[in-house]
Amino acid sequence: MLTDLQARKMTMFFNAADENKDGVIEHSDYEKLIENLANLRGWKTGSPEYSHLYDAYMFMWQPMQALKLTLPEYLHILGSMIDTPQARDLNRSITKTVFDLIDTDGDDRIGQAEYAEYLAAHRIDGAAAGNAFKHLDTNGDGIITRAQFSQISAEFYFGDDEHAPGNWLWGKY
Ligand SMILES: [Ca+2]
Ligand SMILES: [Ca+2]
Repeated sequence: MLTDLQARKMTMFFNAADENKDGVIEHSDYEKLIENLANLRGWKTGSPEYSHLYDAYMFMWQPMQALKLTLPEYLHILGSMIDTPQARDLNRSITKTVFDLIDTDGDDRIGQAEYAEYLAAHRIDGAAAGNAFKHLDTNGDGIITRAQFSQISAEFYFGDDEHAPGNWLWGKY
């Protein structure tokens, strides 16, 4: 069972993944997210970067595969699996994938511009991304390390603390 806060956060994630905002998460949403990010980065279809991006999103799509997943169904599924060892394992591997996806320049840190670009692909605007980054970057050094990102992700997807910085992962809170 999700708490109210967890349900709110999972709804934010759902809306970020539902690219065409029709209330249903489908394979086509993930394909559009790939296209958005590739366009922002100037990556051509068929390039190695594009293929890598495609594989990363399809890896994240796998656990969502129940076709035409609506928000109530999604929250119901999450409520039954949140904080199980399986969910934690899945979160760890997806978090690694997402970190690599956001860290475009490969310096093993996420900068504000990289974060904003990733959110832009999910149709979250730059102002929201900038504001969220300030919350996520708790020590204010302008970067998010891999360890910090793991903590942010765990706070967002599992936590129930309304003051946790990780609540800002998807741009607003
Ligand atoms: Ca959709
Ligand atoms: Ca980077």
